[in-house]
Amino acid sequence: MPEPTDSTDQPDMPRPRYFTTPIYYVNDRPHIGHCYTTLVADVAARAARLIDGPKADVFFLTGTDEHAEKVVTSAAEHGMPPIEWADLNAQRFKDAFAFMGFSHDDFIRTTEDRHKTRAAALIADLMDKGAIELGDYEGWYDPSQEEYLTETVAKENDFKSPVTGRPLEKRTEQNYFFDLPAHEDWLRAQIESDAIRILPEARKNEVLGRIKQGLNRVPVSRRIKDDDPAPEGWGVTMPGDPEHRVYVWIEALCNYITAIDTPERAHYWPNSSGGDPLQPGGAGQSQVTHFMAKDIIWFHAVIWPAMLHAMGRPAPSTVYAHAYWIAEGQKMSKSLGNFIEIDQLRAYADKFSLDAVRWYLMTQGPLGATDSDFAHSRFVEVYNADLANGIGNSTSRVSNMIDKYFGGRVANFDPSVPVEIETEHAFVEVELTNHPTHFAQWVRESVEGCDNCNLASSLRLGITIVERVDQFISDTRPFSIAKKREGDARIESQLAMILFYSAEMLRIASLFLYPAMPEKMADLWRRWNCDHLNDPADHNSGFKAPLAELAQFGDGGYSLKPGQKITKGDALFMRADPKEDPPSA
Ligand code: ME8
Repeated sequence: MPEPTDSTDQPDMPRPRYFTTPIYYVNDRPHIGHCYTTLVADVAARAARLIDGPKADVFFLTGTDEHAEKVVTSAAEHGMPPIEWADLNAQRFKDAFAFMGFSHDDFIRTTEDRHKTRAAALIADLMDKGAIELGDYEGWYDPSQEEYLTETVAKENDFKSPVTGRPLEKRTEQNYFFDLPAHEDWLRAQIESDAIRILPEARKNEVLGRIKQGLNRVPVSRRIKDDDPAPEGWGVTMPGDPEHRVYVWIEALCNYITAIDTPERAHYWPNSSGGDPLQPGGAGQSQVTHFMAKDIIWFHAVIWPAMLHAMGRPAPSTVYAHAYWIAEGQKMSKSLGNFIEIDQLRAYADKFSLDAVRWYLMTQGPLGATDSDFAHSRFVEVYNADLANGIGNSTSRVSNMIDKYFGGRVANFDPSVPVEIETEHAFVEVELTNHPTHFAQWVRESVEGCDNCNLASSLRLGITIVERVDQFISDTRPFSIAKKREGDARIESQLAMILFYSAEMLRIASLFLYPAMPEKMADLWRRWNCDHLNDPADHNSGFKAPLAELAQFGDGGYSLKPGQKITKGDALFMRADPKEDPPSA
């Protein structure tokens, strides 16, 4: 791997951040679960680019895992060679991710040469270091998940797969093994001290509990059978032993390194020299966050860090495992045929907008430790409350008043004239004098939320601000003051100030909402002539300043300015009728 560039030499540079999703099996087409994890990573990546501004150094990777046995089996069922079936499904994933508006920097497929050659080199490195050896193995194999389980876990689950409930198989193999038990103490120390942060907290405790039950050697290879269903050259052969193929999980985990093994990208993996890269904030090194669901946390929080440790490389900083989308209380599965399909998400996006779908998934989804049901009635409720009656209505209302009372331009006001509203005098004074502290605090909360992957609460800050604006408007009643302003400069100035204050609050709210709703917020910025993006027509064009600067209230930098044109237009989100049937795919 090339030497990473040392970002510690440039103290004003934000630290590099690397976000990954699992690479998904291409035995079938994608569904809501795959889109969800990738959306979570997209929101995290967009939030990081916004927080860090034009110097942001973010890399967001997703992709597909193609050498699994189940890909070969399902290809045969469809009468296709595995690579054709993989090509077709990988394309379906790419199309789904394009539809969802994801901003990944790369999409890796494990059948690509760049992955296969580098994965083989990583395995060879582990062999050279004595971390992988040949041995006999007898164990409980879960064919539906392609993994071996310990005797204890197999027993606990009545010799059925803890994930799919299908029967386990007793298998004996001569394999190469990775010596996982050698890393037990190190792993426990890293996880307990949060050097490797496992989030949410409940997942950390589960992982530590399972480590305490004892670690087994991990099979790294499979002997290639004479009647092997996979074609020749499928997968990665064991370095130095062409009779064995690298076990799909071990090979797949390597993608997080193989994708960034170029001189420009190498710094996205923290290097092992200089500072303590395992400590948050240590040595300005890259922060690596792996996102996934709880089904595959063991591989990411235990096996993968141990492999890296054996290679002498730093471990990922954060392993975030969310819960599941379920349908009527049951896990979605192929056998139950109860997946929320991409076409269904498309139907929702056609009716309510893509950003509304992203918003619903992000704020109502299983980001924490609890599973979530996709429910149409809840979708409409949240859509109306947060979007149509929330940010949508508030921005229309304020644009319309600016249009009506000030010809569609932010009006000048005399800041020395206090806003004196008869009914709510005290509230207004407090709000107007305290706003700079509020915004600095919200920016801090948002940054903290993103660091802890509390993305839903960071996004909700945007709605909290919208609610404050609504309250402020109903307290100050600009529509009534407007009736009395004729020939009264003092009232005129108050009206201008109330509308400036409301619009400026909404501008800042839109920044917090942006990571989930990039298109709608970029649309608002175009209408309001806000110059947050380098190219206002392209919501992917990068921010002109870090969030803390963009979110400065009324400072004349990126804030709204007197004379700025505010174009009123169609509502950002049309109200939905809860009595209407769900959109059908
Ligand atoms: O495990 N709810 O691939 P996979 C939420 N190739 N997320 C879900 C979900 C649901 N109901 N169903 C799936 C693999 N997911 C391996 C990974 S990584 C080196 C190799 C998401 O296609 C979630 O992210 O089975 C879960 O972890 C992943 O899809 C499993 O994808």
